[in-house]
Amino acid sequence: MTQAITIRVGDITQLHVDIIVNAANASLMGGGGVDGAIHRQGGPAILEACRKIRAETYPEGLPTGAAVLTSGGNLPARSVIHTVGPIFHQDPEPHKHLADCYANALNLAKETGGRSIAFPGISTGVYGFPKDQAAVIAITTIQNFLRDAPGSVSNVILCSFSEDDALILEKALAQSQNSSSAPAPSTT
Ligand code: AR6
Repeated sequence: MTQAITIRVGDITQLHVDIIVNAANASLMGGGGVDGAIHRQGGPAILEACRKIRAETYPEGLPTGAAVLTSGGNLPARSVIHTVGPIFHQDPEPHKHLADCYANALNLAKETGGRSIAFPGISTGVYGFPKDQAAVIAITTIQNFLRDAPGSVSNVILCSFSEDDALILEKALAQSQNSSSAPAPSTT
């Protein structure tokens, strides 16, 4: 199966993919940024599903790095995976927790038979994660997943809201491809 990481510029809520990922907060009750856009475009079905998840599974809120799935409501995407990124300057292990967001979302996509999944730059808005570091973590985690456990997932989109953010991702992707195709360092 051909697998690909694609970088796109635009509004993630407009993408016709199986799953879009939401950079939510622990409450799952919506907020600003991409979270607000997803709830606005997706309509009340998403909030209703989030309330149910809170009541039945996560009464204390969704832990950082965890991921849950709801319908996409009125969105073109069939489903939304909600994950909570680390707040960069408060989280004791922001790099690990950001990688957990990508890995847990991808595993959930696999479990639910998703083929195409689009991510925003989790934590790179109000949660303050440096965008260059976040790009490397996103790409490395996705590449590891596609190598080790892809299942149905064949198309992973990184959706940037701006051209500048897309350039950061493109640079990180190019560097990862260069390093993976570089000859192994000599040990002699
Ligand atoms: N499509 C694609 N990317 C977007 C969109 C969009 N429609 N809107 C924003 N972005 P943020 P966080 C980009 O702040 O840092 C919310 O209030 C944006 O440019 O949405 O994880 C939640 O409720 C940035 O690069 O998420 C939480 O409380 C990226 O999405 C908190 O913000 C993430 O920015 C989560 O903060």
